[in-house]
Amino acid sequence: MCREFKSPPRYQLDKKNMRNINLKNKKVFVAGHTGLVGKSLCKRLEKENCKILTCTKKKIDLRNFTKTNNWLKSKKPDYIFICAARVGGILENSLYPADFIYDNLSIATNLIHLSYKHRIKKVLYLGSSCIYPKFSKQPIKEDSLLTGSLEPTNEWYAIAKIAGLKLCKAYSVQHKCNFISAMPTNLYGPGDNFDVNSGHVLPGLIHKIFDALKNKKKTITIWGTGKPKREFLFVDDLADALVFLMKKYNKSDHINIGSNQEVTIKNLAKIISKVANFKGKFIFDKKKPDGTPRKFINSKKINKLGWKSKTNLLDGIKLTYKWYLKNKDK
Ligand code: GFB
Repeated sequence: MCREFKSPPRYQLDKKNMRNINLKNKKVFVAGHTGLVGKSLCKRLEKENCKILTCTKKKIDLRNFTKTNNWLKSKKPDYIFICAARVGGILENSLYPADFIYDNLSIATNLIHLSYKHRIKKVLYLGSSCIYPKFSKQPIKEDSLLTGSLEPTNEWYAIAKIAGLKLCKAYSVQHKCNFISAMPTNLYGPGDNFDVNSGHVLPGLIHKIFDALKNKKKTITIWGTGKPKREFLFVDDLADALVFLMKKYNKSDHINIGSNQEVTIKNLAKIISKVANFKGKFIFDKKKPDGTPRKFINSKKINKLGWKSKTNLLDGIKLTYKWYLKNKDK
């Protein structure tokens, strides 16, 4: 039997919403407001005079479709930033692949589908530079996506993040939703996870160096060879970029957010040592993985739109170290 093709019902995107957005007095939901990015974003959004909506994980687990649906139905936000995610450093990603893929997929599918269902005016989904192939041509352009194999230590997280950005694209194509996605490079800053085993390299090294100073140890251990390079973006710069994109960027193609500040892991350890006044030596634990050798992203697209990161790496590390000294016991 031949079925007649019917085009799906169209999400009528209000043309006004495609112009630059003014967030003043609008209801803006920051999903993941307790995380590194969410905290900084809430602070940045205060300047926009909008009504910031948040919900704790205890109250609404965003992996739960029904609870998330009911919450969105009652709160009716105008705009959503999806910063909620299970995140972690290289070791945590390798140890908990099921948690990383399941949690991140559930959060993305629930929030993106429900944003469509509840006619959210615009959604910004936050991904990661680990979506790109392990051996991408550097600096990595947005169109490198799905051109090669992923880095095995974070492929579960990467697959979930790729699915998230593709969900945004699919709902934009089929339903004309204004759902955009941004891919930041490695982040750091006050409020990061400083736990050595579950966190990323920069807070991990701050913790180790502080610990060595406190216990008068003469060495710290750096995982891997110290040769991989990473580009680091200060979290307050990212928050500023997210608000910029929410207000100005209306394309369904994902966009990179980088700092153009790349450093080897060994040199990163040297910078942190200088900031903390640690004069000891580094031991390289080569049994630990290096991960991807380099992931320097091409940020020309966002730079051309008029946004650039402001905080240089040394200043950002000084601010982060200061925050750590003040808050480490909390
Ligand atoms: O930041 P990181 O954990 O994650 O590690 P990725 C970066 C590099 O630093 C790796 C080395 O080569 C690590 O082996 N490293 C050295 C250390 N010492 C340490 C240490 O004490 N702690 C940590 N954590 N690393 C993550 C992904 O990859 O990047 C995530 O796993 C996410 O999914 C994030 O995408 C942005 O940069 O390798």
